[in-house]
Amino acid sequence: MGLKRIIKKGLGLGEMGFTKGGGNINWFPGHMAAATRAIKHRLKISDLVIEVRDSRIPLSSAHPGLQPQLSAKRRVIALNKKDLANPNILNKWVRHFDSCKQDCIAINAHSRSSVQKLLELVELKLKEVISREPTLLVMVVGVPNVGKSALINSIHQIALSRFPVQEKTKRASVGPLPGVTQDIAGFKIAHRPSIYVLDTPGVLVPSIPDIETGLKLALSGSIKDSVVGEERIAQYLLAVLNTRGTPLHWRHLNNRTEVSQSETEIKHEYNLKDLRPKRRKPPNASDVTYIEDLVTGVQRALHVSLSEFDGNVEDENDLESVIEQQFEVLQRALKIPHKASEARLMVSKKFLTLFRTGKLGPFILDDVPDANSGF
Ligand SMILES: Nc1nc2c(ncn2[C@@H]2O[C@H](COP(=O)(O)OP(=O)(O)O)[C@@H](O)[C@H]2O)c(=O)[nH]1
Ligand SMILES: [Mg+2]
Repeated sequence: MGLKRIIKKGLGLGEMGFTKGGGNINWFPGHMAAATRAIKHRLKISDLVIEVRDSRIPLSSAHPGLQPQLSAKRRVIALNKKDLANPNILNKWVRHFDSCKQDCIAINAHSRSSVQKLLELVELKLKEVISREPTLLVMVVGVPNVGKSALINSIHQIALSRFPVQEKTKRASVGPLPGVTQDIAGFKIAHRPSIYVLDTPGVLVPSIPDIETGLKLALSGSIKDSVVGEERIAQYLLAVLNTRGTPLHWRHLNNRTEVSQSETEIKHEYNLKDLRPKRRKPPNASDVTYIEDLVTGVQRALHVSLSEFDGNVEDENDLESVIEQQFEVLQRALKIPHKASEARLMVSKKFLTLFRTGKLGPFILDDVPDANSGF
């Protein structure tokens, strides 16, 4: 398949230091290895783990190295950022986890009602098994940027509204193991038994068994752009869009994307401000129009370039050449000055921002596995 080959050929990621056996990466900082040891320890004393994953990459955002420990635990997988994922495919993913007898729920960490549903599931899972323990601990883990902090913040808000006397600074002094006194801070979310959610998430080292997983993690923001390079990530995104034929569906678009109420509440790391021309004024209606026009322009340009292309996107050379053309039409659509010395990098950055903020539509990059192939 063209996509697979272009990933290997055109987008070789030598700097990422993949080893032949896969999985072993040499670029991650030593503190992350130490953090992994600390997580394993906290996992031991937790009664349930919420493994946060990115809904756009339900599989690639897992941490294969820690799966044995995680699956041995009472675990709920929270597929976060569901607002950025294609809802139909996300349903299939949820059904896939169900069929593997793995508890799973799609959430938006910024939405209180969504996080409340997750907590209901957590309480159900804990109470059906343990009702005599006085104190139960819940831990949140996940690779970078999947929304662990956002989730813990929402849990904190919910905890405060359920148990208002809870002081911010109060430590949940829990010593779940005899002889172990630990200063673990948590938010109380339930009583009888008392359930605490630890206030510090476990950050798992993103694990990169193959190049495409690395690109997906980079595209979703779990690996810093500088590790892979914006241009490569943008090339990969174009390769995915073209092989799926996505731009062909962008023909009948009307100019205005509807912005739902919940979408406007969402804060993005990849700030849409970056797309606008520099100015001091706060965003206003004309800024919104500016971005919508930009999106329409980008989608039109990609639609035209792909539908007029007479090559075969399954062929790696053809795919590369349509991507090269698209970089050029994108430069115009994104209003990047012709002579900008770093035009390609600017095109890549802006294009990635549009994708990451959901402006190009919802996506899921991982394919739902066949039944019985695990997770
Ligand atoms: N669209 C969307 N963005 C989210 C969601 N949850 C978190 N984010 C954003 O994702 C980025 C990373 O979130 P953060 O909580 O810092 O991730 P962490 O590294 O796992 O702690 C931030 O810009 C968040 O605002 C979500 O459900 N939907
Ligand atoms: Mg965080």
